[in-house]
Amino acid sequence: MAFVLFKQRTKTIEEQTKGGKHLHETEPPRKRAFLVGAEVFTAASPWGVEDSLQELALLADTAGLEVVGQLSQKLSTPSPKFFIRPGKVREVAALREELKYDLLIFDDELSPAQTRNLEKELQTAVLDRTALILDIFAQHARTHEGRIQVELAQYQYLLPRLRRQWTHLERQAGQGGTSAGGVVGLRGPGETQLELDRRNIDRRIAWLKEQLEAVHRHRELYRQQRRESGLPVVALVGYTNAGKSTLLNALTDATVHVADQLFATLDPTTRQMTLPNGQQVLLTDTVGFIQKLPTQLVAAFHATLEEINLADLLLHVLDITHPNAQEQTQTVDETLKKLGVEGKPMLTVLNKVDKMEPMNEATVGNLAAELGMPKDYLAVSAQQGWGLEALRARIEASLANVMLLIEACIPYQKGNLVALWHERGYIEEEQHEEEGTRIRGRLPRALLPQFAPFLKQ
Ligand SMILES: Nc1nc2c(ncn2[C@@H]2O[C@H](COP(=O)(O)OP(=O)(O)OP(=O)(O)O)[C@@H](O)[C@H]2O)c(=O)[nH]1
Ligand SMILES: [Mg+2]
Repeated sequence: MAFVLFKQRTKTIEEQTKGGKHLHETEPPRKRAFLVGAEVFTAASPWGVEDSLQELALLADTAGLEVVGQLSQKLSTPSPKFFIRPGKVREVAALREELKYDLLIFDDELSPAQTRNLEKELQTAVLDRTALILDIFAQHARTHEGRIQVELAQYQYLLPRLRRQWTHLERQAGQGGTSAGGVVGLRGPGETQLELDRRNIDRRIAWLKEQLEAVHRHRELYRQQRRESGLPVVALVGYTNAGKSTLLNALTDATVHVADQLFATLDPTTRQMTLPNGQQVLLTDTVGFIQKLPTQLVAAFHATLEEINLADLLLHVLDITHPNAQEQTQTVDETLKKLGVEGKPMLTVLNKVDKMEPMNEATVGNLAAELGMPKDYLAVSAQQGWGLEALRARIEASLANVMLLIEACIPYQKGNLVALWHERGYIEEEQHEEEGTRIRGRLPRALLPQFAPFLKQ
């Protein structure tokens, strides 16, 4: 069986207004998933295979699947044919009767050939972590931009797989596609896409890219307005489920969706926040990170992730009570490095301290030290509203450190400096005078040397 697309879960208005309980009762039984992990010696990941599989189980649950079992294998390198060794494949096959699984989910990205070989050998649908994450993103994207980004990522993931399985998929489409019994795969593009030919998919990708560009032009305008507003931007970053949205809601008047789920919020939300000195800043909540974040998603969510690049200060929100807090921190650091935002000013916010026992400064301090956290961390409970005043004060102090209020008169032949100020700083006042452009505003401290010759006292 080739991997099959999830039928898009659409609810009628009537269904949507009914209570969750009723909906639950009328939903079909959940598909049964069996998880397969591998400990690959050559992979330099801090994550152990058991922890990674536990996270995969949460992802499967978020996607609406029931996990019925799992196994893992130690490998020096993955096998090109099945990823795992043939003996393990037989072990998985032998469990079928007992566990009655409907699909297998691999914790690592499989090549199109590996997926095809496994499906042929085991006669069951095979998915990988990437497809599962794409599926969750498709379920959770709310905005036009978010949906386009996910659909693009899905097609980019699908295309190499469709190419090789074309005749098979055509046959399947001819039989009526996935229908209600469709197994997991990619929710979003929908089953009708199976009937499109490859050229149509290429065309769809081109169209999605065009759409995305239009949205980005709009976003750029909005960003420009924001820059002109002169307000510093603080971005919340962190592992998925760390409590970023809860913190945004607690610090501002936002009402962003919060859930004990992976990737509950994908679309960026920005709200104004007041610091103790009365200064206004913008606080942005963005998509969370996860280990093995699919490359297609990083590329497609480039614009969303760019919010992080444009921020003046990052707040790294970490669930200090999570058993994998250390691995999560490493993943966040690596992801920030990949996004090219290494070295940006960052405050570490240890969240959910209300769950610690006993909850006091010493226990938090010991755990923070054990996990190798920076000494100047802030401990908070976004949910209980603890530690938020101290956090606001620290944001204020950090911003004062990174942005300086200055006045300069820049000669007209140095127009590039004026452009740089517009791009990286905030302008409060700009006047054209005889000797040059006089500007009063804020600039990142790091840029100060370039402006030093033109500063006014
Ligand atoms: N006990 C406790 N739970 C918290 C705290 N902050 C957040 N949570 C819970 O943690 C879960 C995740 O919170 P979110 O704010 O949705 O996390 P997020 O980082 O935005 O997650 P994604 O959007 O999924 O990446 C929710 O169930 C929250 O209620 C806290 O301070 N204490
Ligand atoms: Mg969130």
